[in-house]
Amino acid sequence: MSADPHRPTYHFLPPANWMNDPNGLIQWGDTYHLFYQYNPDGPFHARIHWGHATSLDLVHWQHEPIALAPTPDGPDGDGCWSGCAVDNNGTPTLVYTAYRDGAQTTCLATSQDGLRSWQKYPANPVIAMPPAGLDLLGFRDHSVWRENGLWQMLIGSGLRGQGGTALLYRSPDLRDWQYTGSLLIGDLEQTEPVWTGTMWECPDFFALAGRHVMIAAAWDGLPLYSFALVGSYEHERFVPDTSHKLDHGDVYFYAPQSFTTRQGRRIMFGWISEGRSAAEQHAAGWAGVMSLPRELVLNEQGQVAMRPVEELALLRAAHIQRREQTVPADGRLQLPELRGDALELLVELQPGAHGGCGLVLRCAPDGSEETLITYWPEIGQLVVDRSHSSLDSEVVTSAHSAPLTLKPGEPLQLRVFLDRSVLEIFANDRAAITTRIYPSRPDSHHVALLAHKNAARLIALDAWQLKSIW
Ligand code: DQQ
Repeated sequence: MSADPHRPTYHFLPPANWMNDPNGLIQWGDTYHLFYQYNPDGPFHARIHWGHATSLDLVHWQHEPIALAPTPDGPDGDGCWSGCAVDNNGTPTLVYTAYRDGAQTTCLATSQDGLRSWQKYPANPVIAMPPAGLDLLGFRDHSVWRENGLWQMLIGSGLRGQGGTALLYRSPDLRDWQYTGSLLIGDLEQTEPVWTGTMWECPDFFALAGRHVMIAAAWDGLPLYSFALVGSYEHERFVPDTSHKLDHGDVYFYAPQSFTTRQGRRIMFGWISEGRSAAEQHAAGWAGVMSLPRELVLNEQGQVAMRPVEELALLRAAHIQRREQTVPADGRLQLPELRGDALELLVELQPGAHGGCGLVLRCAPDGSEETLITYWPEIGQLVVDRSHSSLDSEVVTSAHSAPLTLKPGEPLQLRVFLDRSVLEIFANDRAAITTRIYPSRPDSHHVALLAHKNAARLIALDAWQLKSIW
């Protein structure tokens, strides 16, 4: 598979087959643990296991034995779905969704050998049924934390006809759970600033910079996108005052989960799904990639911003830089010294008075393939145009756009990670777009800057070839 031109080299993914959500993120001692939804039997979603990997720096990963597999007669006979990990007084404990015959229940597993092998709790499931009397869509995915000497847990769900919800439970011991109500109920009628879907998958709830944040994956019969709510939390109720999409790549940054490091940083991973046909995924033998780790902060707008962690600098190899150049009006500034498909770019561009400016990646020499990242001041959007990303007609080519309005005099600041078919874009601490592109030509490796209507000024460009993590 290392010869596969679309397979990322510095993003985590399993040795083969299917991966989706990050699960059970935890730092234990010095070691970071990443579990993930995994099908060891093929590059498609079925009979989900928990894969497992460890790292000392969040960047380089080592594969570990499968942590959880379905028990044929158990409540997880059809799959071990998403959940989290907690430190229960020194005992590492996984709280996960067991799936069988359409039923979703809550199960536990613990480890006695330092998170290597896992034993399921004999009396699983610990929650066998959703609360009575509610007309629910789904009952899965767990966020567990300690509060006033008790465990609190959220389970993702939706109230039919009302909106997505996160059901709140309380327990003294992770085994006996009492339902205490909805932490919050979404409103199906409310579409601005973000519609939160009919059901919430993978709710994640935590304190950040003196506020509280809930992140969840909006679902409406199928995955839509992840959103963030920021607000205050008191007496087991959460009152958000800010809501927004987390990543405007939508389904390409789905079901994210975060955890707090020993230093107190809040780090998030998300599932980067595929944008090509099932037949192509089958032929490739793998599907699904983990995002780069992103540190969460609250930005000037009071929204949740994601910053790729500083440890990623470990990957930097050959460096090029440019300072103070002009990107010609309706033209391009070519960067012949920078070619590749595993790059990090830091670009600071001052747009002209009118027209867009940005970056072109993975260009073929004759322009038959290219991916454009353009800031359009007139419409206040950062747009990723994939319409010419690939000559392969089987891949998804729709555009992405994120709201972005630069303040007077504020330059466009792009931080871009390109890893073969994966593109992660961060702009000005307030816009993120993650997506997939599948250029078909081996020479689609060129990079340029572009400007429309008026010339733009390149203030600074720093770019690195990035090393493989394996
Ligand atoms: N993926 C898991 C579910 C979760 C969904 C199943 C989100 O637990 O709701 O693989 O992608």
